[in-house]
Amino acid sequence: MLNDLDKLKSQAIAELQSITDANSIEDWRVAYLGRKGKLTQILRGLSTLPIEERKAVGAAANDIKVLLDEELNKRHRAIKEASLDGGAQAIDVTLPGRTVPLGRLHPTTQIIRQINDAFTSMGFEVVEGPEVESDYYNFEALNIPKDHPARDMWDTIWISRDEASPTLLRTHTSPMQVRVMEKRQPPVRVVVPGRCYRYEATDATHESIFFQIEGLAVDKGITFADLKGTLYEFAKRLFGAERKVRFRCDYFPFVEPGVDMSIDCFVCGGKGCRLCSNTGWIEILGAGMVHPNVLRGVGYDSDIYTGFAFGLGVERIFMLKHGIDDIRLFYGDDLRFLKQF
Ligand code: FA5
Repeated sequence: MLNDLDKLKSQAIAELQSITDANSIEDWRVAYLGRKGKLTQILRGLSTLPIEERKAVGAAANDIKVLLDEELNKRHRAIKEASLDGGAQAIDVTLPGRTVPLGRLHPTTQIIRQINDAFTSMGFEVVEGPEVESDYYNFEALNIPKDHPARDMWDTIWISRDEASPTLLRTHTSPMQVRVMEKRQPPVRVVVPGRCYRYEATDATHESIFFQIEGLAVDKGITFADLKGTLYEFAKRLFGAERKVRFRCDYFPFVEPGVDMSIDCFVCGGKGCRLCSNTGWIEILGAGMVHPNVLRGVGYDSDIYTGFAFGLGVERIFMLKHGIDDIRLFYGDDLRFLKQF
């Protein structure tokens, strides 16, 4: 047995000396010192030997293991040094380093942060809510009962049509108005950024998945003047004082009165073009005074408290700011577009 060990040692060292690359060195380690390696097998088989032989063979095998480990490390170092000095696998340390590609914030994230900043500096708090929403919060609690025609404007992807708990991908961030009011007492001032989903054909200004930011302020004595003042201030901060803003009457079942707010088209300067559907204006948000039914639904006294709410299209704000004429560029994954911002 001791003779066999001696042969194994000589053979292992001879093989190791002839190795010149790191891969073969690893093969050698596995063959001799690995879990099923030749020397490991001998050490494992010690228990089957008579006691006297076991002691002698065990001591010799351990010495060989220590020796082979040392030789392995030496060979490793020698191969590494040779590759730095020249030779087939030489490393050219003068080569320029590989650049690590740096990511950046997506335009949607950038504009959400800017809009959040504009509103938080006016005293609003940022909160977030679920994208998978119940029919109750997306519609019912917002004064849109079953069979209400307004549901047609907001068709979406249904997760479950189950009568007991119909669930959908939210069509707007407005459900968060109700969720926030259920949890808090006035004064309430929040903005809610988040992804929305709609079952609709895409075009230059419509996507089926897009972002909105909801705003809600409820307190004693809040009037329509507060709504206009806040949204004018927001438009001024984001687009500059010279931008034209237009409010028009609009209908949303959860506000009364309701409006939409538009900004003059940056492409045609208000003359009319493809982007603004020849109107000269681009709608960026819907807004209004929170409907008394919604306030009563969350247990607020609508004779004491009033409030305003708005919901704006995030990508459209970015488009207006940077002169982008097609919303589909946002999620087209074209780096030539994304790298510009
Ligand atoms: C709503 O979603 C209402 N929840 C807004 C609201 C909130 C009104 C609070 C009153 C009070 P509307 O469907 O108009 O309204 O959408 C609001 C904004 O989201 C639009 O002005 C537009 O800027 C943006 N938007 C709507 N649909 C799309 C779409 N398919 N793609 C991109 N942006 C869209």
